[in-house]
Amino acid sequence: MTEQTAPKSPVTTEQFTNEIKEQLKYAQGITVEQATDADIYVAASLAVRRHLVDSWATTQKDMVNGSTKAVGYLSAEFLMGKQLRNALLNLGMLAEFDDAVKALGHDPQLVVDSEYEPGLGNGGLGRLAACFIDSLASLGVPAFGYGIQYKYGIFKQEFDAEGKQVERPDYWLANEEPWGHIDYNRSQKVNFGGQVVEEDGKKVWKPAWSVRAVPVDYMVPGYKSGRVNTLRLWSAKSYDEFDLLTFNKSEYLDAVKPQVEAENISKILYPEDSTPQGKRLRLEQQYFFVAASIHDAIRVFYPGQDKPDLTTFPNKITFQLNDTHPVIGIPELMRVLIDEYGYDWDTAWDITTKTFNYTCHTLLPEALEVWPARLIGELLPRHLEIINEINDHFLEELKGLTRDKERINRMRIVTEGDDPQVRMAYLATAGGSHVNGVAELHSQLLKDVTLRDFSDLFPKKFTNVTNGVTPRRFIRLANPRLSNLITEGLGTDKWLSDLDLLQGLVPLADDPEFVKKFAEVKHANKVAFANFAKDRYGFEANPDTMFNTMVKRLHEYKRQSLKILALIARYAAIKNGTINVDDVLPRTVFFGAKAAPGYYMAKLTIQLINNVARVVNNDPDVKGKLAVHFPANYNVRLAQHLIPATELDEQISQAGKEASGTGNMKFALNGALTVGTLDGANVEIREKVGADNFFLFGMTVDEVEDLYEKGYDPAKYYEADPRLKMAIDMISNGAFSDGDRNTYAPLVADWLTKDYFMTLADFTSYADIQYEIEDLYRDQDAWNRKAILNVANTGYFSSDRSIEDYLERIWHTGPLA
Ligand code: B1H
Repeated sequence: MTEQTAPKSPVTTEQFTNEIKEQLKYAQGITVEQATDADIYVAASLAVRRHLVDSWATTQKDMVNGSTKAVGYLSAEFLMGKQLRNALLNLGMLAEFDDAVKALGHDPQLVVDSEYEPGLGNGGLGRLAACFIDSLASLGVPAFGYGIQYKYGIFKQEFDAEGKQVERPDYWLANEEPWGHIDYNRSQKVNFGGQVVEEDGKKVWKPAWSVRAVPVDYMVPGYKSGRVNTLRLWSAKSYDEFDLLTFNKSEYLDAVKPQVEAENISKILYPEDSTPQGKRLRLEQQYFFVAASIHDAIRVFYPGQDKPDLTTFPNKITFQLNDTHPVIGIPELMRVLIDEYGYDWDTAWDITTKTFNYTCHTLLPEALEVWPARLIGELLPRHLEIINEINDHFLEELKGLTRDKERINRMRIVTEGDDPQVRMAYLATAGGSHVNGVAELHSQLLKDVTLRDFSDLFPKKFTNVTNGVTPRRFIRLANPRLSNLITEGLGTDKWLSDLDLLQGLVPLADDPEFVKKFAEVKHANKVAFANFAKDRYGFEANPDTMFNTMVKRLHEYKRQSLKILALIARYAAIKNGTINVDDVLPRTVFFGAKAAPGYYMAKLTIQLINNVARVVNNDPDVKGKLAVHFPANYNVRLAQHLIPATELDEQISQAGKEASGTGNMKFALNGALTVGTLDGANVEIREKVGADNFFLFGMTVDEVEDLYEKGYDPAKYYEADPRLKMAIDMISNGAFSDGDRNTYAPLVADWLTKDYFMTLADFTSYADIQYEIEDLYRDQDAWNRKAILNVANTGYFSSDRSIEDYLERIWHTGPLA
């Protein structure tokens, strides 16, 4: 008998059918006969929402009236993915939904597919925020996600006839969006520009224009906790009483312009992952959502109070800064406390530093945001004053801690010179209680390298919280077959809220019956993905080949080029007979990746992958042995389909560059083996699953450092490995550009002369480990055994565990009583 602890549906199929009909009739004015799949989707979503409302209201009430500190997760990105099935899972209504929709004459899958995926994030950082608010709700911790309801999410990727990436606007709000609840009565005014003047010895900010921040609330249901938290995304609206602040002599149109432009603030998500653009509009976005959120928290926790005692603020809510994007919140809270509520500097600083904590997600220097003081001064003159004052106080404090003047100078929050810059990571480190990295290795490198001076002087501030992913979306919803097998194997479904229970599968890796069932699940997932791919993208994938996947943003440090070079080398070896065709293990390689629209090398790499796919897939010499597919527009939905079907996952970044990675966790939990470097969370995954069950290759962080120091000459590696030389020569000679030798010249030139991320240096060990991978794959039982051990030993990477670590190490709060 298996123990079923999943939530029980609050309705019967019949009741839910009637509820859908009611929504159709009264909310949409549509008859059942007229209803399309999209209409049913809206009706069902509205009906589902009604089942969450009571828990949502009690959660808020208990939060405000109780004494449990809440968490405010401040993030410029929440990459939520589709909502309907997640809500159904949490309510225990998956089966009732399917049956009700069928009773109404529709296909449940098509209804679910009608939901347009909200793409309000770039990649791992945004998806992490979404997993975290899921886990907070599931653990019953009172929390707000605070962010921006961008009108346009991450661009839709298409490929043109030459295989180049084309970006299309993602107008996700073009159709009815049933999940967001817009609340005009709880809007906040956010000011910009103008001057600071002195009145009665007090600093007074006279802003030039203002924007209305209107909250759009999304319910965040917990799994089995009975709690429903809030994701509050701010949308910018203009005030029609346009310029009453400063409209005196100036031209009418000039005075109106800022108000007309106000709504631009929440119009578009910046599509850069890892390399922020220092654009004015981006700073406006950051201040917009952070200022609105801080005022909102004061409104929520001190209802109806004119003169609240804000010294208690850090007991009401703790704000987590998701990277540097919301760090302007630190001077904003200072300003609110001092200018609006009259606290002195020291009291305000005490409250502020107790309220904020900062998560760093990168090691790339170019990803650490730095804003020109001049720009901050133009948009937020009072904040610039406060930042300068924080800097002064901080330098004073440092003088008490060290005599090393150079060190003190290196730690300046505001740099010196004609064009001073504000280093947001430093401001966050100085202005919060804790700083954490997102994997053990990353946190160590933060302490040793990126924030070394800070960790030397404030060692207690630094901690680690390794990332995690939600098992509800990425196992249960994405992979129902595996979920059922896990539940059968463990005799309970409790693992969905206690992922360490997966450990119980370890002995089953030696049970031939279980191994067989696991193999059947994986194969069924491959068949399902092949059908989905045929239907959605029009390509044929053979489920009887190894499914090998590399999906993530396109970035040089992630080294998609290493994968494509090895693939070309393999292709060449088959063609020229270096390897016997009969010895080749048939493989299908899947890529998924968006490149930032302005990132030239990344876009060229996309073009190369598409053209390698075109050539390889049309070459009869390798037919049945090697195929390459690059479905466009990789997103959460595609991840949910592809990850469960994957057998070999690629995590091949240069050591010391990927802060954590979260795809690596999703793949291991779904029974893929990883080929990877010792980077980010790969290190911990390998520790958990065991070195025998992980394909490790490539240089370590120390070896990378040594090689930089010695002087790195990529051409040497090109000459040394004939496979690599062959691959690069084929590209140079136009094998993937119809004979044109210029198309990929910039890539080739970079590899041979710079190759900053040392793709060539790691090529040989990467190409060599493929033999080991293929030998193991030929022994399907041995492979599946290792795959099961990956599932069994990666329960640690649940985002529930991450949140528990945050609660214990940083937030010092817990579930609502
Ligand atoms: C990560 C970003 C990021 N790190 C700037 N940094 C952005 C930086 O819009 N911007 O300007 C957007 C995103 N994203 C990723 O965070 C890391 O590269 C991953 O290794 C990590 O797993 C993920 C979550 O911690």
